[in-house]
Order: sequence, then structure tokens, then C-alpha cells
Amino acid sequence: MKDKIAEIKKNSIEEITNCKNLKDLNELRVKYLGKKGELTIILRGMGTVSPEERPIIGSLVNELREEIVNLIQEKEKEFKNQELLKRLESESIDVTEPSKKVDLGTLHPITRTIEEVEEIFLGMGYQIADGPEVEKAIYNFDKLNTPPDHPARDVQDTFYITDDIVLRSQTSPVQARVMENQKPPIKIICPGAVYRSDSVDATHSPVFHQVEGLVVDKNISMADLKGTLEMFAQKCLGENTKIRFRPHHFPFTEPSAEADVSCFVCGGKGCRVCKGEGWIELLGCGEVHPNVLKNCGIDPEVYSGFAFGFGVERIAMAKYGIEDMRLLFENDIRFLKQF
Ligand code: 2NM
Repeated sequence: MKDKIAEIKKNSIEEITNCKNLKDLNELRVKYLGKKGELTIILRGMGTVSPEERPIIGSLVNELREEIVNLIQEKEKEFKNQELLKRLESESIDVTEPSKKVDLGTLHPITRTIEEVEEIFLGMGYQIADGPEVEKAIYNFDKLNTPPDHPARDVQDTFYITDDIVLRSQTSPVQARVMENQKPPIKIICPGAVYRSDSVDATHSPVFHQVEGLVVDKNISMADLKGTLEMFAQKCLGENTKIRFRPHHFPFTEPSAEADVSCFVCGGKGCRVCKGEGWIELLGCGEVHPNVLKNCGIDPEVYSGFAFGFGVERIAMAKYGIEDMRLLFENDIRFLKQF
């Protein structure tokens, strides 16, 4: 029996060591350790061994079994490593090969316009502020000197969530919040989406975008406002752009004005873009109403300010020659690809 075990030991070690691949190794595993394997057969034959020898033979067989298991495991690892190396070699990546073209898309013209405007005002020392689109009516209207009976507050014009919460109809509530929380000097612009209960047509949408600006400090005048807007118009629309003010009314500014820019297509001679006028309406603006300053905790005897606001869609349409606002909201790739 001992001789037989020694023979199995010699043969198995030799065969496993010289084995060349996983398939042969698996066959050797069956040959020695399988149900009808050589070691298994010896264990089965233990009944014929004398009781004194049984523990000795038993431990010899168990030692050999362990040795064979370990040997097979090592060999297996070796083969798997070889296989991996072979795969790494054959699957090597040519990093110099040109990559597949990915369609990246482009910034939406509204995003682009907002970013351009931001860049210009950041260059003039402004900060960018934002706030909630679902807003308290008090911030959207009352603090901005727009009393409860004002027509802008009608359910015909504004989306109400509850009696005192609305979808903001302008970004000025952000400015009211900044004035409440910050001491002058304040120099901010507030870009963002605003909501009005309008039907969709070529020049209207119930959701559109605004940029509003606000400066509050000592001695801020209409002259500061006009100089600022002229600088902005020239950077945004071209350095020969001129600006003119027409008197207007807003509840939150006094005096108020609408500002026009000379047509950046024809330079003022009159063309299709300016409809023969030579001027294009750009924005609304004015000196911040003393009531607004007071409502937001700023003393109008000490401080004054100017504010302005414009629709981003309108500017983008003028800048890029887009004739129908709906194109900006339809997400038609054929349209968006052009920007
Ligand atoms: C406009 C036109 C005129 C404006 C006023 C204020 C604030 F917060 F100071 F009261 N923010 N924005 C304003 C003034 C907005 O948009 C056409």
C-alpha cells in the first residue's frame, strides 16, 4: 500500500508539473482526486488495511491529497496568468488611432446670450445673484411697490400657486432679497426664467428669461444708468451702438424709461430688423423708487439706485436674426445646430 502511494506521489507530481494547459490539468485533477481517482480508490480500499496501519496510511493519503490540491491550484494560477498576459498582448490598444466623432451639441442661444451678458457685467464689477422661481407674492409685487390692486397681479397675468405664492413674473424679487440681506454698495445682475400667463405666439411665451440689473449706492443717478447701459449695448451689440431713453412708467422705478439702441443691422438708416425705425427697443429701466428701497430696509435719504430689465429671448432673436420665439423652445436639432 505504501509503495502504491509513493508511486502515485511520484507520478502525480511529475505529471502536474509538466502539464501544459488547463484542459490537461483538469484531466489530472479527475485522474487523482475524482470519484474514481487513484487516491479515492486507495481510501476506499482502507478496509483491507490492518487496524495498526490504517492511521498511517490514512495520513499519508491525506497529505498527498493536500499536496496535489495545492500543486493543481498553483498550476491553475500560472495558466490563468499566462492567458491574461496573452489577452493583454493581443488586445493592446492603439492610442494613436483617431477616435470616433462624438456629436457634442452646442449651447442653446438663450444660454449663450445669458453667458455673454454675464461676462460683460462681471467685467464692470457686478455680481450674479439668483433666487427662487416659486416666489412669495410679497417679494414679486408688494416690496416692489406693486400694490394688491395693480393689474400685473391679476390671475389673468400671473401664475398663482396659492393666494400668496406665485411663479415669479420678473427676476426683481431676487433683487429685493439681496437689498434686504446686503448693505450698499450693491451691484448685481439677476438672470433667470420668469413666468407670465401669456398665450404662445411669435413674440410671446408663458416662460421666458430675463436679466435684471441693480446698483444701489450713494448718489447713483440716471446719468450712471445711461452710461452703464451704453457701455453694455456697445459690448453686446457693437461698439458703434447708440442709446436713447424714452419716458415710461414702472411701479418700481421713478423716473422710468425705456431704452432703445440704434439698429445694429443698418446702423440707424432703417431696415427689416428695425422695421424702418433705425431704433430697436432694448429694455426698461429707471431710478429705484424710494418706496422699494424703504421696503427692503435701505434708507432712501442716504442711498439711491438704478435698475433695468430686459427679455433674453428678444435680445437673442435680434442678435441671431430669429423671427419666431417658438423656435427657441421647440428643441428642434435642425434649428439648434446653427448656433
Ligand atoms: C425693469 C424695468 C425697470 C427693476 C427694478 C428693480 C428693483 F428691484 F430695484 F426694484 N429690479 N428691476 C426694473 C426696473 C426692471 O424690467 C423691465
